[in-house]
Amino acid sequence: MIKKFLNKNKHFVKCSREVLKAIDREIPLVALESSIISHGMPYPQSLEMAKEIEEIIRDEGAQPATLALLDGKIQIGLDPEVLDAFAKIQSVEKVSSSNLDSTIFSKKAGGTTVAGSLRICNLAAISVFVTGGIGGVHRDASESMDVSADLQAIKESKIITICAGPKTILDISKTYEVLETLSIPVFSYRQKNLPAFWYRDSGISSACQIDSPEEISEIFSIARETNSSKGILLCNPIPKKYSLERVQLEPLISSGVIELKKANITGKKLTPSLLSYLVKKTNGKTLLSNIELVKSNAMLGAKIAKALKFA
Ligand code: PSU
Ligand code: MN
Repeated sequence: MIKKFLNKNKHFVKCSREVLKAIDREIPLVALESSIISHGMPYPQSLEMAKEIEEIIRDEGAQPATLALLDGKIQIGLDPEVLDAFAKIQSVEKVSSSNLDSTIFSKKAGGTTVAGSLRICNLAAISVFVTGGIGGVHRDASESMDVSADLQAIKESKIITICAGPKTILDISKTYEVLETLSIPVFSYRQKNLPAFWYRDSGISSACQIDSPEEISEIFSIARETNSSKGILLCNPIPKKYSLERVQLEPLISSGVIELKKANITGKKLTPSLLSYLVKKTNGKTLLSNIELVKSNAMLGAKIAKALKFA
C-alpha cells in the first residue's frame, strides 16, 4: 500500500534510503514527529534525542521514520546527514495540519507537530506514531481559545498515537474532557490513572488500562473491524525515575504562563516558549525528563508496531 502511494506521489513525497529498504523487507514503520527537534528542544540535545530514539526503535526490530518537510517535499525518514542538517536549520516552520500544504508550496523546512505528522501517517498508511506529549487545551484557553489542533488530528487519524499524556503545561483535565468530547479512545498503559507528561498521575482515571503491546494491537483490530474512523491514543507514563514533582513544577508553570502573556507570546510560539522557559528555570531537569519519556514511548511504539505486524 505504501509503495503504491510512494510511486504515485514522487513529486511531493520522498523516503529516506533506510525507510525504502525497510518497506521492501516489510519491517514495520514507527513514525516520529520533528517539531520536537525544531521547536521542542534546544540544539544539540534535540539532535541527540532524535538519534537516540531512532536507535531504540531499530534495536527493537522496527524502522523509525522521522517525518519532516524539506524542499517542497514530505520526507518519510531522514537519512543521517539530512537529520543532522535539519536539526541545525535556524528557521523551521512549525507544521500542523493546517499549514502542511502551504509549507510544501513555499518549499520551506518544516518540523511536523503531532497534527502535521498524523496527516502524513494517514497519507502513507503508517499505523504507529510516537511523540512526547500531545498538545491540548492551554491553561488560559477560556480567554485565548488556544486548543491544539493535535486533538482534532488524532480524532481524524485512524492511527495509534503513543504519548506520555498531554503536556503538563496544559490544562490537563480540560484536555482529557475534549478528548472525550471528540470520542477519541484514550488508554493508559500499565496503570489505572492517565498520565500528564512530567507527572505519572494526572489524577484522572482512565476508562481502560492496557498492559501489553499485544493488547493494544487487539484493540486496533477491533477498531478496524467495527469500522471506527478514529485514532487511538495510548498514554504511557514517564518512567518513575524521571517523573517530576508537582510542588516544584506547578509554581514555575504558573509564572511562565503569566510571563509569556505579558510578553505577548501566543499561538504557535506558546508551547515551545513555555517548554524552554521551564528548561531554564529547572536547570535542564524538564529537558532530561522530556528526553527520557520520549525514549520510553519510542520503545513501546516499536513493540506495538511489531505486535501489529504479527497480529
Ligand atoms: N512532545 C514533546 N515536545 C514537543 C511536542 C511534543 O515532548 O515540543 C510538540 C508536538 O509537536 C506537539 C506540539 O504537536 O508540541 C504542540 O504544539 P501546540 O500546542 O502549538 O499545538
Ligand atoms: Mn495553539
